[in-house]
Amino acid sequence: MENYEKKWTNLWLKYEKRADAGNFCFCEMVCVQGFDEHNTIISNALKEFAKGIKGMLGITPAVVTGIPAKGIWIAKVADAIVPNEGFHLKTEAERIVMEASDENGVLYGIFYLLRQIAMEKSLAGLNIKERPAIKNRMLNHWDNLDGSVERGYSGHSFYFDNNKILISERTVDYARFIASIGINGVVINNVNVKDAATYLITPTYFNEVRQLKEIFAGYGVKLFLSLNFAAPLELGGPDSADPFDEDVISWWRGQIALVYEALPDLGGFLVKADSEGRPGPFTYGRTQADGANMLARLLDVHGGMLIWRCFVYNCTQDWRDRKTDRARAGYDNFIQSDGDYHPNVILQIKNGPMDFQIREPVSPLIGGLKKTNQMLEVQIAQEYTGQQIDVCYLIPMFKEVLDFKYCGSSEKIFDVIKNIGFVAVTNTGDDENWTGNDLAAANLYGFGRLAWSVSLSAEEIAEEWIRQTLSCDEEVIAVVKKILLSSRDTFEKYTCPLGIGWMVTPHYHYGPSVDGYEYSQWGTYHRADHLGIGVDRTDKGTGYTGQYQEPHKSIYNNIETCPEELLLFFHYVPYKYILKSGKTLIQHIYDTHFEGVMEVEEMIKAWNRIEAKLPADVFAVVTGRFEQQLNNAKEWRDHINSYFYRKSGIADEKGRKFY
Ligand code: GCW
Repeated sequence: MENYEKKWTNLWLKYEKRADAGNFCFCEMVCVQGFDEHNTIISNALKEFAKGIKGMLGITPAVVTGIPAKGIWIAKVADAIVPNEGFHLKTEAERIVMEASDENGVLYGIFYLLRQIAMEKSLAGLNIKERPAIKNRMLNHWDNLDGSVERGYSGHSFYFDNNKILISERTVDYARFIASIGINGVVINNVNVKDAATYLITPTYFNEVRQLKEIFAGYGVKLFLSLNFAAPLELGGPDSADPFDEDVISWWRGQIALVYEALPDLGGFLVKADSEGRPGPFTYGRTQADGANMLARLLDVHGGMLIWRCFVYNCTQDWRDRKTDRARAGYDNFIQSDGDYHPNVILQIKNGPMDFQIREPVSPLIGGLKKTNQMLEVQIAQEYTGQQIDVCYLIPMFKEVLDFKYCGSSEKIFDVIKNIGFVAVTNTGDDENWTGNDLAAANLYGFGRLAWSVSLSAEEIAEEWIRQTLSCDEEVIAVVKKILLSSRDTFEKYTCPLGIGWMVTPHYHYGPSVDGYEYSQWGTYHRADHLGIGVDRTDKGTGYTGQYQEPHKSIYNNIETCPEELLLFFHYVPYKYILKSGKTLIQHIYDTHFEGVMEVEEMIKAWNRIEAKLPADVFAVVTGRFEQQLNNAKEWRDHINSYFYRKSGIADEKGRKFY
């Protein structure tokens, strides 16, 4: 393992001294029965327990063979009793009995206990049964082999540098962190697979990928690779990537066999095809299903999964064309092949139809597909939501998506994906604190916890994270919780109004540029003129509302019933339109933009009040980010308000300053 020059923090696994809460007795001994102690996951779990207990309670648990009267007794049971990955915990006097049917369950059970101790909660009287709510709980890294991270806001990659794979103690710590929140799959490289990354499926990188794979496997995490659909052309294979071409198929067959010989148990591949310049089956007049199935059949032989992204749209649109609608693209490109996908294909679908904006409706493709494996993709890298400068706790948004009753019955998006998967484009890099802004780590933590335990509230998750990472002090908990829980609404208030999205600096996606994408090729328009703003996506406009099932089709189609937070996403609305609050649309835009800035000022005041109770390094970093956030919020306020004042000529009722 290489030495890693940079320092890194321990995120929520700090294992600092904790008030005992009567937990000593349970931690003095640990006995494992029915599992092989030398199994890597089991031995990692025991190591973790020892490390955590030493740090938090100052004792070293003895590993014993007999069932301890005081301590933890880990016992293997059948999966009919405790499902795989799950655990049962029961306190019996001074002993905790942990039952699990597989090693992952033990690991998660240990992390559960460590979390309780870190939160200063008592282990007395435990009687709990946990199992993951969602089957595949994954992270996608958009890391490039040269060490850059696409849409990365926390330094460079800790996997790659200068076309080499990095393996160090930092990698091991990363595997511990993500296992502690229940993540069981990672894709290590960017979905835009170019240059050296195409060679990850060749012997050039097999040794290092194998080492990474094994580190992760030791923490119950499967490793996946993003694949270049045009690999045959780039790696000296046939001069085509046509999924119906026999030479292409046999090239892939050979290559995939080579990969699995070197990397047995590789989870599989993730593919972004026919999108934003990436090659794909459309080039050869084939469907997305044709492309996915060709690879999936070959992978199936080795037990691999093929994850295929649905982010396929025309990125060379003409802004003058008001009929073509980027929001329609996912559904239009995939719905007709519903049921045609090979069983080991999973379609990975972004939460909204556009691209990770602060407010979007839920994609009609999820749950619109009836006979296809679907996995929900969200982005905790804050590309459009403040880039880990501005605080924006996204768990409330993710919960809204999971809870969305897409077809009117009680069936939710969660029900569609629970047996398949939930994936986040992750927000980590090689910054000392991993996520740029320390508060952004709440999104990483929260994503994992939510995927594990979907019934946890955004507030409960925030509190867990604060207690483990910052402090168990009640004032700190209250202040930081309030900051996190209000942050998404605040961000939305000072940025783009009522679901319209975009209005960001092109390419960088931070800071305001109202018309930055208005006359471009990307299909991301707000259509503001002197009378109103918004995109008509109704049956009289682009027809996008027709992709929804009832009741949403009708609800969204009608301006009177459309949820106001999405009004401009679905409708072109005059500035003088009266909202439910009694305010005109334009006054709402002005008011929310002033409020957004004021709320950031409030957050900063509250944060400053708890300085003495916070770790000094965290206080300093977050304070610096808050200063930038306040500037950003003011920029947005003044751009948006001045822009719409100039467009509409309508004065602010409160006579505030515009430019
Ligand atoms: O939001 C867009 C990003 C691209 C990204 C793409 C995708 C990896 O701006 O940087 O490419 O989404 O999701 O594929």
